[in-house]
This record gives sequence, C-alpha cells and structure tokens, in this order.
Amino acid sequence: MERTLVLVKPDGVQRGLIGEVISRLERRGLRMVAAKFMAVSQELAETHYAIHKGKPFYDGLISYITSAPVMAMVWEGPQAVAAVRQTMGATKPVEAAPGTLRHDFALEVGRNLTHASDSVENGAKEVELWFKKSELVEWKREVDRWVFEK
Ligand code: DAT
Ligand code: MG
Repeated sequence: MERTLVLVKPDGVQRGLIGEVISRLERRGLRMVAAKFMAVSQELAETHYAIHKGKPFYDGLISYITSAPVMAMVWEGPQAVAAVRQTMGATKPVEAAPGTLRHDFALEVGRNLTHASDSVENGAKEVELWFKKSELVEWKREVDRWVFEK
C-alpha cells in the first residue's frame, strides 16, 4: 500500500475546493490517513520545495504556498502516488487532461490548486515532513475488499 502527500494549495482553499478534492479522492477509492488545515511556515515551504530552489519560479512558489492556509492530507491505496497524480492532472493546467482537477478548475501553473507527491520515495519523505507519526491514522473500511484486490 502506497502513501502520498496531498495539499489543497491556498487557491483551492480560497475558492472553496477542499471538498471537491477530497470528494474525488474518496470516489477514486483511496483511503484518507491524515488531514490538517494549516498555515505553512516559510521554513516548511522552503524544505518542501527545496528541489526547486534556484529556478525562476521558486520565489513565486514560496510566496504562493505561504500566502494563505492549505489543507494537508495523506492518502493511501494501491499505487496511490500514480493514482493521485492522475486525478490532479499535469502541472500546467492547460496541459492537464479533461476530467482532472487541474483541467476542470485551473488555468495557470502558478495557481494549480494541488500538490501531490511524485514518487513513492518522495511520498514517504513528504508525509514525514508534514505530519507527526501520531497524526497518521491506521484504519480499515468495510468497503476496502471491494476496492482493494488484496
Ligand atoms: P507538480 O506540482 O505537478 O509536482 P513540480 O513539482 O514540477 O510540479 O513543480 C512544483 C510547483 O512549481 C508546480 O505545482 C507549480 C510550480 N511550477 C513548476 N513548473 C513551473 C514553471 N515552469 N513555471 C511556473 N511555475 C512552475
Ligand atoms: Mg512536484
């Protein structure tokens, strides 16, 4: 079972799209493991986006993610990393496939609504960065056997 970090970024929160994001991930069959509504500190933003330091869009990215609250979540399921990124759509909303969140609700790369981990390894690292172990809830759903094959 994979785990992935999902953020509804400040634009998604301001636009009232937290529920839409959660609803799509729930409908997909993924299982929520943790969630918190929070302001992002400069330090957390810089650690989270360290890989983009030095890129022309870095400063804008840091000020965007720290500009207003985000909804941070952990979701799990088989191939959760790929499944969630597919549901989000491509980074640039105009390149995102119809039916994806970024296609359906966004236009600009600097206002692309969500973050989702891009690999299993980064998923584990990001979950550790954003959540304490005690905030992760281990649970099972009655419906799991109808969604998860194993
Ligand atoms: P993703 O968020 O799809 O994982 P990423 O990790 O490559 O994309 O980049 C992180 C964020 O940085 C992305 O959501 C928006 C911003 N970004 C990426 N590429 C950009 C670009 N070429 N111009 C402006 N912003 C960009
Ligand atoms: Mg990324």
